[in-house]
Amino acid sequence: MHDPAEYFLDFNKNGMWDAGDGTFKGITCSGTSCSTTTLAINASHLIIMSTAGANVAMTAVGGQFTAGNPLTIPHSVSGGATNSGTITYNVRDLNGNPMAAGTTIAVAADQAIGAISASTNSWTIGCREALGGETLTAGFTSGTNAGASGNITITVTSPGTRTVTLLFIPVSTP
Ligand SMILES: [Ca+2]
Repeated sequence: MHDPAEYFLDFNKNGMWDAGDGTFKGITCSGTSCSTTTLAINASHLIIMSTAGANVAMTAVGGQFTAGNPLTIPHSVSGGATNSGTITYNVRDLNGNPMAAGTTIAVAADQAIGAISASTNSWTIGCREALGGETLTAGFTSGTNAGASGNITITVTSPGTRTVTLLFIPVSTP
């Protein structure tokens, strides 16, 4: 199909668009109803050249976290209350595109303040094309130390150059 004014590749240089002839063309042709003469074809394809460095930003907190710098969350009580919250964060490349497929994300908490739940502490980015990168959520349970302070650390590692981008989120557990 060809729309008027649409760009076309005039591979046979006759100055016009030609409809296909319905015959298979390719080097695997072995019959008489096809041709081993190759034919120029093209297709549109999106290629994202992601940067190795990342933009990592916390976008929301939930559960028993109180927003601020540091974030605060009550410490847990052994044999009593277990306090937990969530951190939502976004990872994108330096141009707002997805990070390359295979980029790994690790989320860890300093032992003094608590722990990141095992099901949310690592992630590998798959093949993506949407602008704005990837938004993920990590679960945190506070430790039993009253008045502890430390960081939740998000580590983003690119798959090619192994470039590491870190985000430190200060947390205190009054
Ligand atoms: Ca032509």
